[in-house]
Amino acid sequence: VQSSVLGFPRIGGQRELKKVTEAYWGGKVSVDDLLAKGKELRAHNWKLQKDAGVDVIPSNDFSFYDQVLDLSLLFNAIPERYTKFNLSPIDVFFAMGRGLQRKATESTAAVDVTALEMVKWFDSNYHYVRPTFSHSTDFKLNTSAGVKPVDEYLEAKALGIETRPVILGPVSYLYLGKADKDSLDLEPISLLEKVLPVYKELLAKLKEAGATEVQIDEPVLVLDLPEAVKSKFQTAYDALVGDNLPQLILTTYFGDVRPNLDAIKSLPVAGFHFDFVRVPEQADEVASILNGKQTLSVGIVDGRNIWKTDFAKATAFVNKVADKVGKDKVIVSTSSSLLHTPVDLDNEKKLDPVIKDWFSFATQKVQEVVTIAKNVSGEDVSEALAANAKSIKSRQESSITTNPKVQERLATVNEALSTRKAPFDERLPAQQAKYNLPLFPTTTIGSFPQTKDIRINRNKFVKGELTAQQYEEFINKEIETVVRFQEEIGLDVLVHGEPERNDMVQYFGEQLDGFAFTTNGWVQSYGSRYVRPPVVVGDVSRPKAMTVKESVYAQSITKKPMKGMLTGPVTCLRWSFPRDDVSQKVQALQLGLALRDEVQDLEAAGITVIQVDEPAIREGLPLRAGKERSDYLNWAAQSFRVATSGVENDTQIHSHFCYSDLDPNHIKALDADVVSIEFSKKDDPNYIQEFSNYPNHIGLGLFDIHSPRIPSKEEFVARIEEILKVYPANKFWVNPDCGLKTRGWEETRASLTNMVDAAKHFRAKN
Ligand code: THG
Ligand code: ZN
Repeated sequence: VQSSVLGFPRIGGQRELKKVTEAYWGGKVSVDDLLAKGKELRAHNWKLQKDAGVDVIPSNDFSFYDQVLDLSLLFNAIPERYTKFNLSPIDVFFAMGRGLQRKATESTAAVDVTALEMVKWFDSNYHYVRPTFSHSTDFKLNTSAGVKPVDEYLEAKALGIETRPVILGPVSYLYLGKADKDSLDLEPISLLEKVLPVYKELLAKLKEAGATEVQIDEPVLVLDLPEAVKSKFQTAYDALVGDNLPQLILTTYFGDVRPNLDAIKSLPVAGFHFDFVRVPEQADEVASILNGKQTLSVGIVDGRNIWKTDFAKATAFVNKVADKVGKDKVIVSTSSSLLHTPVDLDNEKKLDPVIKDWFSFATQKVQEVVTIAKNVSGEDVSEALAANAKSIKSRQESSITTNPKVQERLATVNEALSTRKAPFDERLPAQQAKYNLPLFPTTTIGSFPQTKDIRINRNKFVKGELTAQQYEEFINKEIETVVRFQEEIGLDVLVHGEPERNDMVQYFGEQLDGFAFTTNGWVQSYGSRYVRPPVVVGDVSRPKAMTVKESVYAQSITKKPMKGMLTGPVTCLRWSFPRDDVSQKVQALQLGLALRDEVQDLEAAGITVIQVDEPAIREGLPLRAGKERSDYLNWAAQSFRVATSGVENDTQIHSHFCYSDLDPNHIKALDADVVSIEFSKKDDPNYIQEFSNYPNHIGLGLFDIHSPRIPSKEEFVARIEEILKVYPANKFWVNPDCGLKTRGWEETRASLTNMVDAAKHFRAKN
């Protein structure tokens, strides 16, 4: 029985990819340096897998930004606004990913272009760059930067390593895309006929280079698909067979394919891959579509979490599948790409060894796949099995994971504990009386630029080179700078800027009991931005106040209202690696209770505008409609309300959401007084319309904080005018899309000043 890996993290064990790409953007290294580093990372990852004994090793899982964006460049799905500046192919690629604003020089013209939309990759914390099509999209193989899948296949071959290229399939590629603003009537899936010949050409080139098999990903098969899309699989894959083409392994992950089995059961592919970590129950049904010759890749090592695989259980599962389809047809695999897991557990030097023994990162998971495959094949892996059984048992029997007090308190959660004292209509006048804010109140989402200076001082503090008092003085100075700046440009509801925080989730994880955290467990979030998800290892509680000190200091130096800033229970959970031994509902409610205490401590300390961010609430929504989804919506909203409902009527609860298409009904259930949502890239007028019925107050984000681009006051005015055509002025807040931590001060100052000036323009008019 063979082993396979669907994709390996490309960031490097020491974030080498981030360092080199950011150096390239900053003009510090050449394009050749950039490309050389990419090559080095790929070689390292292939060798690592080869040495571990993996039979089927992926290629084209590397990307300098995003693998979906790679495909858009290769297929020439490049909106005209990116091609008119004469940029090099890689700069076009980065401009599509992150936007580009560059002043004219003697030899080059000025460049000013925003990024394409970035959206969550299914229910993960990875973001892809949404393919954006128009009537004039001219699909063809754009070889200006080579033919990446072929080049990387050959690169591995030159190292003596045979690989299986990974490509996102045509139906998913189109369905995950959208129409550009000049072509809103365009249904992306209608472009299938145009894109198929390009797929065919690419596949032929791969075959010519020697690739006999290609992993073709169709993850949209785990979604509820319209009939019109389902029927396209047959069309697409019928077109992609031929003697001059490699065999295809149709690959799905993150969910249940059963409702779409009809669409794929007759496809002329050489095999299928399914995620049996997420949905083991689908095994029998999906196995029954095999035609006797097709292989079945069994995703049994979790690509989305860090817990050690239970070898005994996994082996039994694979054996059961093998009984049904034949041992010679089975391949042991990761459930999805390992992109979503940190690179190497060996880089963790500070983890409690007891807990560390329960974990497995990408490098370890590669080994797991191999060991399980050997075990199924009947090879002797008894030593590995014994060690694994010991780790699994240690976790099951550990007392670290349970806290009876937390469990007792959880049993007290009921409707009363999750409902505010009065409905919004009654809270609103109390809040208006207290804060007396102008029309079009302005605010920001929370974070201000995380400067080099901040990072340096935080590192010094972590290393013990600064005393707690020195560090606090430094932080207070930063807070003061941010407060004075906001006063100076005339913002209405201030924030303290969060200089004391690394990542919004990591920061809370580090302060809560029941969490473990890593020193080097980075996972790519988007482009060159990575996160270090903490791990929920046991029952969660708050030993002491987490944010009160900084918020109180910030409020003490200004008369304007200071917003307290917390990360909500669902987001804390979603952006951590959750436990797999209790339900997510239990984990979210425990977090809700811990945050409830923090909210009440803030209120008692005089911080009475409190924002509890839930950007991850949408991505947690189960991918398919049904009971699981309505259950999720209930407990997700309830855990937010557990956190926020213990306050007085005149305490104003804010919340914030970003990077997904939201449903106003889901947000309504949180009963926050004010919500801010990422909005600047939403061009669909229906989406604005949907929000016009939202009952409470709302800030529709006015500029993209992922881009260094500075919108002018006129641009803000035009955008607000557009929104006010459908949206009531008296409910409207003025704010950016999201926090500003990744921006520089210069852009931040300029953008926010223009934004506030635009708000003043409308105040004068109303
Ligand atoms: N935290 C976590 N997940 C997230 C976000 C977050 N997912 C969605 C969205 N926000 C993604 N955005 C970002 C924005 C910035 C960074 C990461 C994800 C970021 N990372 C630093 C970097 O890579 O340089 C490292 C952060 C650190 O020092 O800890 O800036 O905000 N969990
Ligand atoms: Zn945000």
